[in-house]
Parts: sequence; structure tokens; C-alpha cells
Amino acid sequence: MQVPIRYALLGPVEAGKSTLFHALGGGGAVRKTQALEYDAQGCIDTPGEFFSHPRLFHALINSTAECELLIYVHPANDLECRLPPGLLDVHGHQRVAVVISKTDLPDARPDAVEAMLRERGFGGDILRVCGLRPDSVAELKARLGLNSESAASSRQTA
Ligand SMILES: Nc1nc2c(ncn2[C@@H]2O[C@H](COP(=O)(O)OP(=O)(O)OP(=O)(O)O)[C@@H](O)[C@H]2O)c(=O)[nH]1
Ligand SMILES: [Mg+2]
Repeated sequence: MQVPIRYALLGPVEAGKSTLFHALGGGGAVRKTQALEYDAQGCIDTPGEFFSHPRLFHALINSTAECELLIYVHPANDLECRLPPGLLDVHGHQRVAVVISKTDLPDARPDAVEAMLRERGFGGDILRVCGLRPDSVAELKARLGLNSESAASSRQTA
């Protein structure tokens, strides 16, 4: 039997996490996220505040421990990264993906943001998305390996 990959969305306030969560199939209304929100598969949307307050890091780390994939979402018009170094590396088994969001904004500077994130030590693929465009979200979903039809996107059980 195949079970969908469980992922968690993390990133600053207003990065577009809930918009993505909804578009990726997590359901629920997109409104200010007040607490951890789970979909039926156990995927998690987190409030940006969890990510900004060091006192809440342990909650973030513990509650996302069961996820195979952490998706760090960073807006294309924000040249500052407040991600504490190493926060996403606590659980060695997790894949970490970086997504630059809101690429449609007039002040979006995805190349500069990507360079800044690389300087902060993010290796691997840095993907881009406009969470308001279904085609862009579909492409992101495929690149993250989250398409449920694809065998590679699922973890095998039994
Ligand atoms: N232009 C544009 N606006 C977006 C995009 N994604 C989200 N937004 C808007 O940005 C605002 C914040 O989006 P959310 O998805 O709620 O952001 P969030 O990261 O979940 O925010 P918190 O829950 O507060 O941490 C909303 O008004 C969205 O409609 C995008 O790709 N482009
Ligand atoms: Mg939210």
C-alpha cells in the first residue's frame, strides 16, 4: 500500500504557506493561521509566528517530526531570512525543500532572494511558485514529488 508523503509548511508570517497548503490539497479556508493545522493525510500548515519566536521552536520541531518533508516557504519580495541556522536540520531523516513564493508580486526579486538563501547555506533545489496560479502550484507539486499518482511520491508500507 502507498501512503502520500507527509509534509509540513514552515516560513515567515504571510509567506503564502496556507495558500499553498490549500492549493496542494490540504483544504480548509485560507485565513490567518492561529495554530498547527493538519489535513487528512497528516500534512501540516504552521503559523508564521511559530517560526519567529524562539520559545516556540521546540513545538515546531516536535510537531513536524513525523513529516518526511519540510517545505520552507520564503516570499520573493523579502530579502531577509530570519530562519535560525540548523532549525530545519534537527531530524536527520527529513528532506528539506525551499520554495520562493509570491513570484507574481511587482516587487518580487526571486533571483536576489535565491542568492540570499544560498548565502544562508541552503543547498539543493530552490523552487519557485505563485500560489495563486494553479499551473504554477501543479508544477511545484510535481517537482516536490507530491503527485499522488506517482509511485516515487509515496512511501511504501507493508
Ligand atoms: N500576490 C500573491 N499573493 C499571495 C500569494 N500567496 C499568498 N498570497 C496572499 O498573501 C497573504 C498571506 O497568505 P497566507 O497563505 O495566509 O500566508 P501564510 O504564510 O499562511 O501566513 P501566516 O498563516 O500568517 O503565517 C494572503 O492575502 C494571500 O492571498 C502569491 O503567490 N501571490
Ligand atoms: Mg497561514
